Amino acid sequence: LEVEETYIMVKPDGVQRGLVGEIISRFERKGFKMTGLKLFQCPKELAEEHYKDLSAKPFFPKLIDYITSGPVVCMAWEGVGVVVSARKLIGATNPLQAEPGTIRGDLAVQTGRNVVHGSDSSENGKREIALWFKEGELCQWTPAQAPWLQE
Ligand code: DAT
Ligand code: MG
Repeated sequence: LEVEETYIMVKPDGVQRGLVGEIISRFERKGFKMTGLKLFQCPKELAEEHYKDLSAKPFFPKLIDYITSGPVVCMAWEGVGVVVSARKLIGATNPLQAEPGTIRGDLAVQTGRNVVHGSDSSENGKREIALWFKEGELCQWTPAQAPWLQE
């Protein structure tokens, strides 16, 4: 397994519902490293680019309205196997099918309000971080706990 990067985003419903700290904690407690974090009001063009693979779906206009309806919290996270692991922490797209213990399983009830995004591949992790963050907004650092997480 390799060190990878993933783009995690608290969607507008997560921000409005006061779940930002709770959601960040899930990744922080797991032991991944945060390399980027900002509160951001997303322009329509960026939302459309982020979700471009879904542009033919009937729900696409509603998805774009939702993502641009209020501030989001943009995050970059790094770690060995972080892409797949973060998707597991997040849970299934439909929160009613997401397992208890996952973010969506614990905190949401509807696909259209599923509180959080996570990249679905290492390539998309890189693509999405480059899309949502400018150069200079990411930090390379070594957490003090690093030697206690990996032998
Ligand atoms: P995920 O966010 O789990 O990666 P996805 O990439 O397939 O899921 O879809 C992106 C978002 O689009 C998803 O979080 C919520 C919305 N969405 C997906 N399928 C939907 C559907 N059938 N109806 C309404 N919204 C949907
Ligand atoms: Mg997806």
